[in-house]
Amino acid sequence: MRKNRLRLVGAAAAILVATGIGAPAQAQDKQPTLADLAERHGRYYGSATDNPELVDEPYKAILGSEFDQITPGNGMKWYATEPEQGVFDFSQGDEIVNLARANRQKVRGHTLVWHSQLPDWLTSREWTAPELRAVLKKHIQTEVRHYRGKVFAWDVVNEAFNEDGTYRETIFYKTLGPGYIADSLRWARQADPKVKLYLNDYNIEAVGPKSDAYYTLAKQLKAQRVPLDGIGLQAHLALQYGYPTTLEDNLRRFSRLGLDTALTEVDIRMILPATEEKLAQQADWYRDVTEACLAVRRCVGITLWDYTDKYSWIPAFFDGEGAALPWDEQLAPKPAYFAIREALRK
Ligand code: 9MR
Repeated sequence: MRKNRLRLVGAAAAILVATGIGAPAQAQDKQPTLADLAERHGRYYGSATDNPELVDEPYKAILGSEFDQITPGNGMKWYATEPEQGVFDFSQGDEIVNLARANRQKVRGHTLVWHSQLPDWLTSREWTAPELRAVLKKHIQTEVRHYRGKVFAWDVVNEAFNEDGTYRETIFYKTLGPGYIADSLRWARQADPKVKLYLNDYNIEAVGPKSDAYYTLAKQLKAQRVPLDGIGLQAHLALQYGYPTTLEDNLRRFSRLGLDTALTEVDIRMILPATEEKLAQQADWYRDVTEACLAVRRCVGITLWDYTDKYSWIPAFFDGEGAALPWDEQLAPKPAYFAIREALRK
């Protein structure tokens, strides 16, 4: 550990070493957590979590100790927060925020505008453009105001593009046109001048038509002075589809636009059964993903889409696939966990 510390350069490292000297002996003997290791690079290392899981004490213990950032997997989505029009319920999101506060973790807000997990009252009728604009504005601003000072970033619009880079034909796009994205960002900014505002999507890790669409949009938004701070790359990867080798270049091109990036929902699934070979390959990918983020200064942090296979969304969505996370179903660390540590120790 000391050797690694010495390898670090700069003022931040000096401060870490200095505070280490003053810390109690016990704390020094303890293995640094993923969060500790990430912090040395000025990054966070986080996990998604979900309200039903919070009764699982062993699960909660690792969630609270290993990570310095959490994201609610579902609790801040529209169906949960505005179940009836104009009637807001922040109880699930608040539970996550309170947990984070108890563990001194940061929270990413997820998500304000998305075509999925919308309440029935919103999807079961037709809206005129002025009606839907008002509904959208109120939803965004009420939620952002509620969590002002409690979340450091928002996924304002989630999954706005198709694989070929065309706009996804969501209720918002169809009724309001592509301008709903800029409007959503502006409304969010009005409600919280400080929070970081992100667009977030999957399959945009590599350079390609979908990430190009974000690049083009981000450039336009910047030129129009629309408040946009970052791009969230979900990074739901799958061994059978190959590694996104242009990830680092892709992160870098967004940096050059003056944007932060974050890996927001990382998991690396495989076709089951999970063999030793596949778990080793998965570990390599986790290492590579971590190194890619560390290589680009404005990649601010990494969030796993929950940390254990016990609570992964994968088996329910992809038949015969799973084992996507660095901890197994018994909450034991897998090779991927040690590979992440190695990458963060460099
Ligand atoms: O983890 C979430 C899972 O519990 C939900 O059932 C699912 C519904 O679509 O959403 C999951 O989270 C998604 C996230 O909000 C956006 N990116 C894709 C994630 C996986 O579906």
